[in-house]
Amino acid sequence: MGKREVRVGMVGYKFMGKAHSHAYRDLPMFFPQTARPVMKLICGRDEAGVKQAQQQFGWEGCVTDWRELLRRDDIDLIDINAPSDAHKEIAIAAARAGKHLFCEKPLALTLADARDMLREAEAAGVTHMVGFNYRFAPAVQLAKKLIAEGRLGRIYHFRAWFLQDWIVDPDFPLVWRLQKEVAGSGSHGDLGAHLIDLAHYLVGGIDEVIGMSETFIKERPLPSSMTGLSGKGSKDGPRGEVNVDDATLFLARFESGALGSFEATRFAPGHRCTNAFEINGSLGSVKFDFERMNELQVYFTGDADDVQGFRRVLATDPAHAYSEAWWPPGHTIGYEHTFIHETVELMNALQEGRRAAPDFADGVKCQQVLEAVDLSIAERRWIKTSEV
Ligand code: 4PW
Repeated sequence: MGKREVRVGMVGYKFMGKAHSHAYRDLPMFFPQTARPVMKLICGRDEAGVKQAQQQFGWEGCVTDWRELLRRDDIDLIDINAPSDAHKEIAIAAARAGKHLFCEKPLALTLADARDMLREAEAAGVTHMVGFNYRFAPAVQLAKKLIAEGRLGRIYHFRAWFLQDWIVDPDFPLVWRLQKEVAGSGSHGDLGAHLIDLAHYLVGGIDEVIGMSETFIKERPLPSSMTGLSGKGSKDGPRGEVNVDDATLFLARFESGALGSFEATRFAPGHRCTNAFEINGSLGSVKFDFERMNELQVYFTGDADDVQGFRRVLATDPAHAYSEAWWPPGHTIGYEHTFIHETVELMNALQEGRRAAPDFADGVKCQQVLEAVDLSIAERRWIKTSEV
């Protein structure tokens, strides 16, 4: 057994920084048996911004240089949720300093960088985890259980789509998520990465892929500050080139022989966060849509003739993962709970001295598919994931 407390130093304080901070705060109240995260230090480059976040989120202190976190012997875990270009350097230095690692997705800008991070984390013998939070919706866990127990039979199809619309306005600014040097890619690594991880988790390894992508709006106003999903550009100010994909679609053949289709786009008006999949097997199907994240639509071929059809299962009963810790059945949970559940997994892994799931190896596997799709787009052909 490891320690009952895990002292955290966190790099990043915006969207994901808030989601992670909230998870650290709420966890002890609802999961008292789990090791308790202690919110030691939060780090950000802007002194006033990080100070404000420290007070608002409830951290003990704040710093502007992440190296400070590695020097402290009262910090066990480094949580990296700064923009993607910062992941590799911080993760490798933290591993070498003997700190456990929790890193947001996509793990790195490239597959080579992700592999370096995995190798260093393994060599240091620290626990590592990557933030694929959607795995932790109880309805997704139910889909996983039905598949693992063979209740959907042989899996034929996985089709998934992650649709957003926050950059449809051509005057939306060129925020960091639209800059290849900082984000690695656009919708592909930001949204497609989640779909790929769900595919790996639910169906298994991907053998080969072929993709297509487009950047619909090629120039955007330069942002006035480091903003994320929100931001304001000026129509008349200077503009810069968008060098990431606005949408990426691909087909896949799984190692099991199942067929997959994937669509990631930020150009689907009306879709704010439609992260959805459907899986068809020989004995039934399941359907999930994150905007109705408490529900799993389930169909079994074996149902009596007169009640054939999809049923809506509300995954809030004690039979469903994590649900007993929350509210009475039918009292639903939300986005933030996926982060609390992933933190429970990380705390349990640290306490039990075992690997966390998903870990950096899963991050690498995901990055391998992202890169195989990019190569297939560049070369206009099917690519085996083993080629990259
Ligand atoms: O979960 C998604 C992220 O991975 C969020 O909806 C936004 O899109 C923020 O980054 C990606």
